[in-house]
Amino acid sequence: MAKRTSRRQILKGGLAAAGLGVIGLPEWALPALAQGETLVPFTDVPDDFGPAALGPTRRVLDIRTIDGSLTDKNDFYTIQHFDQPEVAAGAFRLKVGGLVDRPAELSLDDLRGMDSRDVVAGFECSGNSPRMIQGLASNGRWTGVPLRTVLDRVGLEAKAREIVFIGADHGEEMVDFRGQTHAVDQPFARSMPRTDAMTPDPLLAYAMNGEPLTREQGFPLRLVVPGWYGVCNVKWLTDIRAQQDRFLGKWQARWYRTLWAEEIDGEVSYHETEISRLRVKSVIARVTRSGGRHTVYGFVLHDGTPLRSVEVSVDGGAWQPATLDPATASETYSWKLFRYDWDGAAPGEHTIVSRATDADGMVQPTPEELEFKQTGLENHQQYPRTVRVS
Ligand SMILES: Nc1nc2c(c(=O)[nH]1)N[C@H]1C(S)=C(S)[C@@H](COP(=O)(O)O)O[C@H]1N2
Ligand SMILES: [Mo]
Repeated sequence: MAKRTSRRQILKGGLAAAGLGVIGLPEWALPALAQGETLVPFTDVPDDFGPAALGPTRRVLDIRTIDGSLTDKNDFYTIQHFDQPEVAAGAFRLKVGGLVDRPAELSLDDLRGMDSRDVVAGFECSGNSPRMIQGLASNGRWTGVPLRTVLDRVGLEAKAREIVFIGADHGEEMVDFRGQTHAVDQPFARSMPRTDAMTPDPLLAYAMNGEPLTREQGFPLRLVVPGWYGVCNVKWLTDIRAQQDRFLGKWQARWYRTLWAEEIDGEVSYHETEISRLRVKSVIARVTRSGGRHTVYGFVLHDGTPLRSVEVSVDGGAWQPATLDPATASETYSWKLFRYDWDGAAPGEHTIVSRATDADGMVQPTPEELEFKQTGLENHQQYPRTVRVS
């Protein structure tokens, strides 16, 4: 369990108290189509969309096919920047060094022998977008050793402030310095502040959904930071290094950042941030029809802050409350599946959109509210979809 929060606590504390309906049908979560049930087609799916749209080593999840809370390993979306290294399990060692008292090299057996933990965590690539019908997102049950256990074991020195995670994959990168570029070989690497790394949640994961990681998911070991964007979950993890200074590698400081714009008193001001915690986002994934009844299904991704509401609006009408699937709602970092019973759907084309709000009052923004955002990551704006009802 990601946090020691029981479903009852969540119901009491977050959802129910705030009026977000949670229903208790046993087979709730986006069941495979029942007899007599048909799909209502989306009319906004790009012609070139498909599971192989990104090439042979990347994979997009067709969110219309989501049929349960966990994503199958063969459907889980896949992204990486270099190749997919083949790491031999027997020879594998996780090296933990830098500003630590007792540097360590841990084999897979060493890690499997330590106390493990399960965390259901859903995440998306920060480059997820309508072009991919938001399919650079998935949800898994991860098993591994809490990062904190390993950091405690090696003992962080007092001056260690940044923890760097390094993958086995690498390639030549151009590093720009004041107009001059230097071509150097670099691994994929990301970092976290010590304070985030030492929270109970980040996991050194060796399994997903009860099975060893597949090669494309980072076999044999990856970092999973529940509630953070996909890029933080370093695959093929081989090195952890503690250091005093900020880590400024390409994938941390340059390639993954957002240039935001805010309009204050008619003046637009800009600021840049790095990619870390998931911004609350909901997506409509499927619409079904059974007899005369229409149902809208979707999912929410967020940083683990309890949700206050998920709502659906049809053809620009008032926001109507959607219902959360209790199984996913009880897991802090899982994606949350929702449904909305769409009464009175008339034949013709319709625009439907969803909106999620968390308990801190973060409301999923409209596309207009992000109009001045200059970069294409963290596309968490509302995602209107068009469907044809016959
Ligand atoms: N070693 C390594 N880890 C990586 C990457 C990478 O290129 N190399 N890509 C990151 C990005 S951008 C994403 S979105 C996620 C995707 O994880 P998945 O392929 O398991 O869905 O992996 C992250 N971890
Ligand atoms: Mo990503």
